[in-house]
Amino acid sequence: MSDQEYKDIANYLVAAEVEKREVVKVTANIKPDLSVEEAYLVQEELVNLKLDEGRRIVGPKMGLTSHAKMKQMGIAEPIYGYVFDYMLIENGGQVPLHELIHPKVEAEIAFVIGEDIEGPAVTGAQVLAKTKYVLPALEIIDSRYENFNFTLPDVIADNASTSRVVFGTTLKSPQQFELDLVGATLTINGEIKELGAGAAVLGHPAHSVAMLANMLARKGEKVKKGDVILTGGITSAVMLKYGDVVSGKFDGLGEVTFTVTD
Ligand code: 0L1
Ligand code: MG
Repeated sequence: MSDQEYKDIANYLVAAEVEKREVVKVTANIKPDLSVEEAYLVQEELVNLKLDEGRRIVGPKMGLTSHAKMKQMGIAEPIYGYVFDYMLIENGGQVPLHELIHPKVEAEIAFVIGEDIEGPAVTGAQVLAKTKYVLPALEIIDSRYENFNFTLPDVIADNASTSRVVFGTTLKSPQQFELDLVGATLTINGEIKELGAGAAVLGHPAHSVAMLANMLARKGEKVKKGDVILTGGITSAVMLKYGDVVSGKFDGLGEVTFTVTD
């Protein structure tokens, strides 16, 4: 693929996000044989477009981290994307539907990185030693594709469906917890819709950050001090609608809430 082709696909996806409209997946007709490697190069163009607009990266995120999701997609490793500053919603804040396409929410544990972590061969124990804090989060994913219908390269190119994030306000040391055993519930309008434990994320959320560091190492990059990293859904993602009051409760880590407005 030429540099221009990568840029054209990135622009196609950014336009869909900005104009809040679904588009046909890239592999449907623009580039049917888009590979995973090419998809990450499209994602890189998309990230650069946002950086050129003055947006700031909060940190990378991991997606498709549950064994169930990986099996469903027929993949052996998760994917990553990037969270930007304009995607942040304060805890207890509002998520306006008119800014989004067809959002879904999932409960996640986030890591605040205290020291650079450079792969390959990073382990979960090394990640925990270099993590300053952990905190609860609700991620709002909003695939730019019609009906969330995509192949693996499509979703990688689309920045792993990243759209909005609500971080909790309490920072805890990772040493205080067995993060694989931390339970989380996702409640909407007072009804528990989904629940799970940290182990749903590759056995332990620290494994997710280790895998991210090892994946980034393939292109000479690393997890950086100061990155705030979403490790992947503990729960399945639930579709949002106007008026929803959403709460994620995480054992020992606290609660994260938001309301869906029009
Ligand atoms: O954060 C995630 O796990 C999202 C990955 C993309 C899959 C989706 O949009 O459902
Ligand atoms: Mg996620």
